[in-house]
Amino acid sequence: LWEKYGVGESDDKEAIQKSFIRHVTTTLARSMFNIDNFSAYQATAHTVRDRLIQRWNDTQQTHTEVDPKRVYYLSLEFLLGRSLDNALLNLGLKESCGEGVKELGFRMEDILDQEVDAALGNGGLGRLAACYMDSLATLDYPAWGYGLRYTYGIFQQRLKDGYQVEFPDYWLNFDNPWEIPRLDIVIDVKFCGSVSRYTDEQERVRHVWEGTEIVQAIAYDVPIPGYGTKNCINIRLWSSKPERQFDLNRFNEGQYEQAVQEQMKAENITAVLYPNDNHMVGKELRLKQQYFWVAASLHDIVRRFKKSQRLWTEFPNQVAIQLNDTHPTLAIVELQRILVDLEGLDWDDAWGIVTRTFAFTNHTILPEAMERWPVPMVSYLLPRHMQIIFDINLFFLQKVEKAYPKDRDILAKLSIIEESSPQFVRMAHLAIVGSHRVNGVAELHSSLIKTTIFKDFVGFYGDKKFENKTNGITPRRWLHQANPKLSDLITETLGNKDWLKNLYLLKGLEKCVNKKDFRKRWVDVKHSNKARLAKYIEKSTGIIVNPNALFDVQVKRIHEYKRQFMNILSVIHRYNALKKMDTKERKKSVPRVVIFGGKAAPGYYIAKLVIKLINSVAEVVNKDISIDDTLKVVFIPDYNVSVAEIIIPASDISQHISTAGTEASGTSNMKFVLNGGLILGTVDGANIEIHEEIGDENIFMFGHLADRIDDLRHAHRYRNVPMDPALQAVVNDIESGHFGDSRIFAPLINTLTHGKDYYLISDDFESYLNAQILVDEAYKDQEGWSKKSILCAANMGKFSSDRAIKEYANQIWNIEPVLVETKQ
Ligand code: 26W
Repeated sequence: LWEKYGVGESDDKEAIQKSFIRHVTTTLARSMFNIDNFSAYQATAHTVRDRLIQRWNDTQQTHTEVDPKRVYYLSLEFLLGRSLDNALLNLGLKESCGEGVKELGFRMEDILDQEVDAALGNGGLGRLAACYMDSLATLDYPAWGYGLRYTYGIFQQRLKDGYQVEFPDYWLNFDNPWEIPRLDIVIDVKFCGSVSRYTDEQERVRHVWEGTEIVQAIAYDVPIPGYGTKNCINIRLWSSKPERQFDLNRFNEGQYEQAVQEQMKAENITAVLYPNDNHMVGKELRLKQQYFWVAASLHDIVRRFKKSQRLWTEFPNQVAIQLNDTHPTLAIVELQRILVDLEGLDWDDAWGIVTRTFAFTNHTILPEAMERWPVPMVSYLLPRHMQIIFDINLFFLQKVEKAYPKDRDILAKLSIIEESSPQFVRMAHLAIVGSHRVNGVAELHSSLIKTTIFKDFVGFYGDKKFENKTNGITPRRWLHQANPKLSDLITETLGNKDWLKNLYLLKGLEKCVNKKDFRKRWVDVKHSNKARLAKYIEKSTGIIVNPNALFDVQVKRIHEYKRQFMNILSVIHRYNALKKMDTKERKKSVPRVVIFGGKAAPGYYIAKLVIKLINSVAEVVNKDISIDDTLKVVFIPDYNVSVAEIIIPASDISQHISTAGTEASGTSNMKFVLNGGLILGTVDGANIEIHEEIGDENIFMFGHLADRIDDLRHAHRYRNVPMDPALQAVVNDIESGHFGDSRIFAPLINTLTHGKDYYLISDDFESYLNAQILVDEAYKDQEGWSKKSILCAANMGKFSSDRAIKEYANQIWNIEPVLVETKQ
């Protein structure tokens, strides 16, 4: 059919140009003689979209025919960033499309720059979901993502007087070519109401949830193309709509505002992404988001399963559901409800199916990030679910009691319900009890969850249920796309592009480390990336930096545990040292540009003060001509995926300096090293495994180890430990007003004093400064540094998200790749 009617789109330059012109004239209703870069972007995007959709159709059709076991990745966040360049590269259209638009008078670079980021995530967890979707598609797995289509993504950050100010991210302002609205896929989601009981013909007690409010979920599909394969998977994002347009009675009575109120209430549910990273805020609307998303997704999954008319016992052989942190934990309860209340299965049979279906990933052990919901709130919004949670807990605790007949404390420790007033539902406990597998995201983190937060569960279940899946990143976006020059050099050196699908092949670069010519080309690429970043810095901040200086980068969400505060304190230390030097001495020192970026949660006062301090220090340092340009400090505003793509390839060294045991994994550490950047880091998260892969000589590690943290905190609380003297000098400097009104910073300084310093900045400060000295020394030896840089990238094979996804697929999901055929 496709051939007969000529619907199939081909990929050569002429076909692309034809599509482009057709979209300009019909889709955009414009003339080819009168289009700007934005219209050119839209036309290019639609041209690519047509081809994406072809693959998407082929993929879904193949999957329907083969009907394999599928994995569903439930994530409240997908931090995709831009899609055009990624789609061009993954589909192999970059060249034909680039030449095509060039002949029509456009520069691909300008076109790509028109796209707004899809920023439906906060940070690590959301970006991980995006990398995992890329790998699932590339490795030909039958996978779907499920999430929410927020009208507003993560806020945009601007700076005013050095303070963060937030602006709404209305990313759907123009049409979004990367989604397919499925206005026909509408699912009713219920809230509130009450539960009644009756006894059925077989004398079984049954429950009906009735009198509910209904909100509708509308599906929007986002195609995710694999690299070098026809497989194109789907992320289904739900958008909320009221069941009825508005209240006709009120409308007729002339109460127009009240008439649309219900509509507005329903649309609120998917209006905005909560901007808290690693911090639980118990807002009712957030709980509504979680249930709305989970209910719509499960309804969809169950509907798809039912099409094949298999027995319910087959469900876990056809469906694997991965819970990205505890945010989708209600899915466990919802599936149990569907099976028991709607499908009439016995409780135990249903529960067996549920637990064989779900697996749960934990991403943090910070106590303030643990999700707990008040029982009264859950009872009000989801009365039947609350009953089911109590029943799950009852049956679970009965087993616990059998296993520990003499231990009463264990029940309170393991209980899904926290017996406080009011009671709380502990979502992590529910997720563990309802899953067959629980994993952490790096070796240290996975062992810490077994010995700390989930220790008692390991005692009960044994440790087979708990495992590690070290995070990974996609080399397609984070090297091939973000660093095209390095990608070309690697491809030329290794002789082909196979490394993009098998990152272990980078090992082949090792033998080039002693070739002077190769090293020069490697260094030239880094230099040109630094020049590109310098331009961006000037454009976004007005600050001029020297691309020959050492670029020292810390970009990530601003959080006390990540210790950006320690970094800026060490910058003050460096500044004071530089000021004390005479000109000759200073000439010998390594010039540095210290680059920060990252958003603070809008309600996180201390994190916002850290941003202010960085900017206040930058203000003083950058205009001080007495230090001869040996130090510059930059805060790049509005850090996001697209900005990361410019920053990461340009770093000489990046900092991952969390207090040991607090950063579950980190993933940007992997991105920097893959791009030939060195790491200055603590013995935490994936830093440890990166160290293992690249060796002692190629990484700068410092600080106390995780097993010392409890003791050190104890000492701060109960013994009067004096502050590290170098740190004290820096604190005095801030308090003297050197960086503006010191009263502003008092609450920040206070976190270090009065028996606190919870993140142990004082304890690590000396070894941090020593590590900084080693960095400077190493950078003076440019040849040595270039060798380290090459060896770093060469040994990053393990950190491809392809490796991580294969481990999940083989060890948790039990799914196989399905080769997609072109359907015509
Ligand atoms: C309920 C509030 C809330 C919101 C988001 C709590 C926790 C989160 C996320 C789980 C925080 C997060 O993104 N964690 C990061 O996950 C990354 C991917 O595994 C890890 O690399 C980071 O170390 C971890 O901080």
